Amino acid sequence: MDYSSEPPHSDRLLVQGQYPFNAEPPVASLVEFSYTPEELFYCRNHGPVREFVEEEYNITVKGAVERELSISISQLKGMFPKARVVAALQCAGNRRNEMAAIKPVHGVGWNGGVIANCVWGGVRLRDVLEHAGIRADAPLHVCFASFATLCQDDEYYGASIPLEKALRHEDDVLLAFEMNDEPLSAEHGGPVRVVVPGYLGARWVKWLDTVTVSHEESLNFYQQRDYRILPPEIQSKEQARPVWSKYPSMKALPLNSVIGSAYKISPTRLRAKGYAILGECGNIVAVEVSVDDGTTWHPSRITYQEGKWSWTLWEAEIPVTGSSGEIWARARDENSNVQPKEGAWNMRGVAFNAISRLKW
Ligand SMILES: Nc1nc2c(c(=O)[nH]1)N[C@H]1C(S)=C(S)[C@@H](COP(=O)(O)O)O[C@H]1N2
Ligand SMILES: [Mo]
Repeated sequence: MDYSSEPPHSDRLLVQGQYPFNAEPPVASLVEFSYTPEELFYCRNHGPVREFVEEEYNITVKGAVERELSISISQLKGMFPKARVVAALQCAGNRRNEMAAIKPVHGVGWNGGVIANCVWGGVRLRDVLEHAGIRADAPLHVCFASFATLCQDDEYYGASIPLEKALRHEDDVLLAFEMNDEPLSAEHGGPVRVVVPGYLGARWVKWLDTVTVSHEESLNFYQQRDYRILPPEIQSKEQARPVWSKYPSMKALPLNSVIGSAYKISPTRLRAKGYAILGECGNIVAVEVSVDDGTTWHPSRITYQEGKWSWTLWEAEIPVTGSSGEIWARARDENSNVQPKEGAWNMRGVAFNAISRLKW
């Protein structure tokens, strides 16, 4: 047997669907980088990717504002201070295949690779909204829309976040035009996308063209009906239709961790690497691993963490006997929450966060 000091590596995305284009990297490769390089960045689309000419692109800001704005990209860059934020973007369907193994779900089959960690560059949404002036009749939401691109379930792609989140300086909500210090590519929403640190990817609207300050959440399909955790007794779209509105639209995703690779580095030692990601609040303080089905847990070494919104990378070396088996990992946050042993099933297969397992 070979004992390698390197994990298996591939920079090819696994294509889960061609039209629309949906693809994810192997997690073993993903966790080799703190900042996800473009070629390992997952693509999640509800419609075709479209390229725009930056010089002809405008964003409209309207709704419950004192002044409606129409801003070009060069005005956006010139009028507001530049902001840079490190934040992980994660699709609500991350690890869906594991949930589907419990019972089939509706949605694109994803492994654990629909996550990316990047430096996002742009301007603060809060600065733009302050420039437009929020009206005194106390609106509660900011809706984002991309009317310029088509999508599967509605006439445009849209989402919303609470106005409070958008206005809180420390929440770092951006209108981003850079990813890892490069201009944002068309695949990832260029010229401009929303960055909502701590929220599921569905709210990070790509090819953003309209911002509406509103008294209600976005009326778009993906805000009103999709991206909700339904109770387990709802098993079909027919059963879901009359009850969608009873369940809240998703914001944060749960505390999670995924093992990317586990490989022998000597006859008696196993090395494992992976990522962890915070839930609603509280950063990751530990990731523990087990090679005896959860009887004994070993601490891992945290190798990367940056600011409030990044993912956490970790690495562990554990003594092992025998030549095959399974390794488990669980993350713990500063409020002592840990991942559950079993993940709860829901029809859309979202927010799966059971203890992660990998055969080695
Ligand atoms: N306009 C638009 N924005 C969108 C989407 C989309 O289909 N259209 N998909 C959303 C979802 S579900 C996710 S997870 C992220 C994926 O971003 P990425 O393709 O850059 O990885 O974008 C979000 N923003
Ligand atoms: Mo997503």
